[in-house]
This record gives sequence, structure tokens and C-alpha cells, in this order.
Amino acid sequence: MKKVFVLGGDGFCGWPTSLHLSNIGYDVTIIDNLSRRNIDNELGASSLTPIQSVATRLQAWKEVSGKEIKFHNLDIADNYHRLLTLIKDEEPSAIVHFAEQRAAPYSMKSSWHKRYTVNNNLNATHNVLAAIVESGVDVHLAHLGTMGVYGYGTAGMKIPEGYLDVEVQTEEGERIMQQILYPVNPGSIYHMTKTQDQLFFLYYNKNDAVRITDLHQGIVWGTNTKETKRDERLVNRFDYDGDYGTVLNRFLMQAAVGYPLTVHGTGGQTRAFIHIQDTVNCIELALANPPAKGERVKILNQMTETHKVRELADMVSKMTGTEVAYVDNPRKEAAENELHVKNDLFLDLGLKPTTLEQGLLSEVVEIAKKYADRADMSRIPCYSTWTSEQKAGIPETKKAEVV
Ligand code: NAD
Ligand code: USQ
Repeated sequence: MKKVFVLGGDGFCGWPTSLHLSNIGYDVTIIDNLSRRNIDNELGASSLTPIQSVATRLQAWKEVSGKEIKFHNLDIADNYHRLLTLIKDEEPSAIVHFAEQRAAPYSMKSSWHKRYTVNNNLNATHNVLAAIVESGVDVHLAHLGTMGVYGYGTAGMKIPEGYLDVEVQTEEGERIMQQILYPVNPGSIYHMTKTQDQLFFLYYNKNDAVRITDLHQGIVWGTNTKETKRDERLVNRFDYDGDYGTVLNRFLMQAAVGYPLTVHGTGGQTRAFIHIQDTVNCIELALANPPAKGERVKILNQMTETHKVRELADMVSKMTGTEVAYVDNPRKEAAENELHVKNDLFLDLGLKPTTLEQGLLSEVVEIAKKYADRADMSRIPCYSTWTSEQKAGIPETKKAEVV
């Protein structure tokens, strides 16, 4: 049986991925320091869905599937030697790396949050790479990156999958074609850590021939997958608070509780999206198609459709009758942008996307409405701002919550 480590396997993407990989026959070990659950305590927020403790989750999975998932509570950014020992002892054929602080607003809350995000994310990724090399085990590392490494604008072209064709002119006037990493353009400290991760991958791949797949994922929406639906105790987390809730899931939750949909600015921001079931399917495909030894870092755009924020609000509003509220944008980002993205690599591997059209209504009814009574409305507004000028505009009463 192929062994896989899922770093960050207690999180929103990691939990359903762990169940799916276990279901299709992988021997899964989750490594997670439960920092995400602690951040909920820090923020006074919690998942809309009643997520269970790791122990209960794993017991429930054993009961419904007969399969065992192992768990280690370990900070991979800090405890290098335990990570190294686990890789040496278990010799996994693959490691899926979700274990980073992933919220842009959280990363911008204060200098402490910026430093935490940088320390955590960069050390986590670097420790994994150094441990793979030191262990001598031929591990395929599949990392969850973000579409945000590219920024969200192009000169009308489609964003390629990681590498850009450029033509350079030599001193002699000869024109030569090259492929370079697509120039980075991060929009938050969190997104910046993902651009730095790319350099670690480039280097370790070049120097040590580590086999790496970097998945540039769009915004994930939805909650459950085939496996998490098998038992109420396996339910996935659903973040809706102003720091961790992502835009579409926030709108779905807001519609379920009758809260005017919080469109930032004009809502002209175009972003890439993917359903959580497709995330899980993409990881399966990425593990089944690893790069060969010596092959450069394989980069795939893990997204299925693009939308403007205001179009999403209109869609949810029409479906549910909820009002749309245009609020001041707490972020520093382009008010309007177009976004065209290539995703041929996953489609060619056989990905069959779940579209918003198919999944949106059931998500509102089965999740957002079902758990609406657990919602805490005071957690909905976004108070994390990108600049001190924006912060100066926040009412005094809310500033204490921001720092
Ligand atoms: P999440 O916060 O729900 O899960 C991350 C998990 O990693 C948590 O369980 C957390 O406890 C763990 N973790 C964090 N730092 C750790 C450390 N140092 N050691 C051990 N465990 C640690 O986030 P998610 O939404 O599941 O995202 C997973 C990955 O996918 C992230 O890297 C994120 O950047 C990427 N991603 C997410 C989305 C999205 O919309 N959710 C979109 C694109 C990319
Ligand atoms: N937005 C609103 N209203 C809200 C919340 C957000 O208009 O109530 C807007 C934001 O201003 C932004 C857009 O919606 O323009 C997306 O915000 P988001 O919070 O849904 O997504 P983002 O901050 O980009 O981060 C999320 C994940 C992150 C992942 C990224 C993929 O948290 O881990 O890397 O999506 S991507 O956006 O493709 O870079």
C-alpha cells in the first residue's frame, strides 16, 4: 500500500483529501499542529459546521470505512527532527503539503500576524524540503500553492501553468526563447509566502532533484465531499468569519442568515474558483502523475472557473432574495480586473469540474441553512485592513479586535 503524509490534514482542504486518499487505498498519516483550531480560539470564531476533534474524526472514519488514518500532532515549521524521523521511519512515497497559515486577512492583521505567517509558512515548506533531502527517501512532494502568486491581471493573455515563454535578445542581437517562472505579484503577506515557496521548490528541484508538484489553487468553495458526507462526525469545516471565510462561502452563509452580502468595493475583482470535491480529485490526479526524477517542478493551475465578486453576489442574491451591500474594501487590490487562466493540465488528466451552477443551491440548503443557528453575526465583518490609512478609518470600538 502506498504511504502518503498529509501535512495540514486537519484543515479545510486537508481533511477531505485525507479521507479520499484513504478511501482509494493510500496508507494515510496526517501531520498537523492544530494551529488552525487555536486561531479560531484567538479570533473567537468557529466553523459554521460542527467539526469534531481529530480523535473523533479518525474513529468515525474507521467505523464507516474500516480504514485507519494515523495522526501526529507536530509543528512542521518548528520540530524539524520529528518530521525527519517520521520520513525516515515511514518512507512515504508522497507528501501532500497543506500546512500553512492560509488567510490573507489574518496575515495582514498586525506586524505579529505578518511575522507569524512568514515564520510559519516559510519554515514549514523549507523544513519539508530539507527533511526530504536529508532522509534520502525519494518522496514526491505535492504542495498547495495559490493562483494569487500570479497577481490577478494579465495583458489579456491566459495565465499559463507556472512558466512564461519569453524572448530575450543577446548582445549579438540574436533572439532566444526561454521559459521562466511567471513573474510574481502577491497581494498580501500570505500570498507573498507562497511566492517564496516557489523559489524553495525551484532551488531544491535544481540542486537535489526533489520531485515536486506545485498546485496553484483558486478560491475553494463548498463544504463536503463524497467521503465527508458518509457520517455527520466527518463533516468538513466551513469558515465564514471576516478573516478565514472566503468570498463565495461567506455569501452562501450570509444568504442563509439574511445578512446583506458583503461585496468589497465595486465587486469588480475577478478571481478563480474550485469546488472542494474537485480539490480532492485534483490531489488524487497529481499523486497519480508525479514528475519523473530530474524533471523540473510541475506546476498546475488548480481552478475550474473565474468570476467577478459582484457576479457571485448577484447570483446568490437572485437565488435567495438576499440584498447586496457594497462595503468599503479593507484590502489594497485592483478595484476591477480581468482574469483568464489556463487549466488544461488537469482537464487533460481527466478532471470533471463541479460547476457553481450545479452546486450552489444545494450548498445553501444542505450546509448554510442547516447550520445557520450556529452563526455568530458579530464575526462576519472584515476588520483586517491592508494599510494604516485604512485602519485609521475603522471605528474606535472595533480597533481593539484588530490588534
Ligand atoms: P486550513 O487553515 O483549513 O488548513 C491548514 C492546516 O494546516 C490546519 O489544520 C493547520 O492546523 C495546519 N498547519 C498550519 N501550520 C502548520 C504547521 N506549522 N505544522 C503543522 N500543521 C500546520 O487551510 P486550507 O483552506 O485547508 O488550505 C490548505 C492549503 O491550501 C494552504 O496552504 C492554502 O494556502 C492552500 N489554498 C487554500 C485555498 C482555500 O480557498 N482554502 C485556496 C488556494 C490554496
Ligand atoms: N471579498 C469580498 N467580500 C467578502 C470577502 C472577500 O468582496 O466578504 C473579496 C476580496 O476583497 C477579494 C476576493 O473577494 O477581492 C477574494 O477574497 P477571498 O477571501 O475569498 O480570497 P483570498 O483572500 O484571495 O484567499 C483565498 C484563500 C487563500 C487562497 C486564495 C486563492 O484564503 O488561501 O490562496 O483564496 S486566490 O484568490 O486565487 O489567490
